[in-house]
Amino acid sequence: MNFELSKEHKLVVQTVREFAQTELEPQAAENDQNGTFPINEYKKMGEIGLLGLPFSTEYDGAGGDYLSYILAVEEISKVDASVGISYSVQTSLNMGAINAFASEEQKKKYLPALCTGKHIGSFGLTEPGAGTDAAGVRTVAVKDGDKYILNGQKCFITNSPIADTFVIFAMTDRSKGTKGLSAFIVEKDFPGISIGKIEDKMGIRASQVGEIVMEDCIVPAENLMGKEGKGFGIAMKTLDGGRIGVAAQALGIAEGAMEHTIEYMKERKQFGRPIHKFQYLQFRMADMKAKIEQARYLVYKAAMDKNNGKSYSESAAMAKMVASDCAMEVTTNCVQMMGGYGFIKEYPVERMMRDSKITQIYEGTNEVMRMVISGNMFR
Ligand code: COS
Repeated sequence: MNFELSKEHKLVVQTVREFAQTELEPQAAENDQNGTFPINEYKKMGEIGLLGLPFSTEYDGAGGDYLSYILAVEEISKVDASVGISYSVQTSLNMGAINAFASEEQKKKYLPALCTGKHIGSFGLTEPGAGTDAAGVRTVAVKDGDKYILNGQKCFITNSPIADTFVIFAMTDRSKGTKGLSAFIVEKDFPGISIGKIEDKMGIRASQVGEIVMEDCIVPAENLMGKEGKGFGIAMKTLDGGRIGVAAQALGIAEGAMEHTIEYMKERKQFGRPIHKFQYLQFRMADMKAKIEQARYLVYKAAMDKNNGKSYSESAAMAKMVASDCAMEVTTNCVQMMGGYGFIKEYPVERMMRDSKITQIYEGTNEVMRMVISGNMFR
């Protein structure tokens, strides 16, 4: 067992940290305030190989491993969790599904533009009536010769307002329940697809999240991904990988908030001394550090399970559950320890506290994570 990152992994961390601090951090607060997404900087992440980090060079990826990519999500999320989730949704969910389940032809057609940031990717599973109950999808796909006609609506879809390429889940046979769901690759210019309401959110306000509306949307039959009826398995397996991304995002948020709080505690004086000299605050910081380390090991372990071709459904669920709870607790503590300064927008910890909340909810609530973990225990 080796708890040290390799030289290559350390280089990824250093490179992404520099990128995040110079390109993303200076505008993170303003983008949060205005709900605007730093699309040029995001596309640069494709140009420097981050979006395609874990994919083969054959598809213009960087040929790295899953841990490298997870470290990159963590570093980005330390300064801007909105970019962190856009990145995770594109790489883990959209490209993750295409890379694992699409045909060679589909991969060659779609992955290079996504890896290099020319195209933005999105993943459409959730619907107004199908959140935790992912099999409750009502969007239908009806085969008509050499095409499918899709009708339905997706909601809360990250990246949808800015995406070029969607992975969309639709029922090809509703009578079969989970076995009637199928996955399609849908381009934004296919007839009949449009973006509905764009959400105004509590946190991760810079990420673009909206509805997808499909009205007689025409999708070539060759854009079916895998076989008809295999969509539920594709969605679940892909979400397992996505949950490691969300866990890394949460870990990054917690670390970012702790770093800012340490700096503040060195500067801020009360009763004639810097507040880090007070034992109660020191102990709170020690507890937070230990919780972050605990989350880190679970996140890296889940990434390594995926790297090593082991089953990672349970380790991903544990990583997401622990890291997201850690982010919520740490950021709430950081706001409290910084007092009034934690509550105002001059310091980023209030944003980080708002950003944390969603990590306990999306890509499977932490209650679903408990279902996955306990389901494995009693199988
Ligand atoms: N990987 C591969 N296959 C999986 C899987 C996984 N992680 N989880 C379930 N499956 C398969 C099962 O093996 C089963 O296949 P068979 O019917 O061939 O045996 C099938 O899917 C149905 O499994 P199960 O009965 O466990 O599904 P449920 O409907 O009970 O769903 C939960 C279980 C709640 C865990 C699932 O619906 C879930 O994860 N929901 C949350 C969805 C989510 O994350 N939504 C947010 C999306 S944000 S993009």
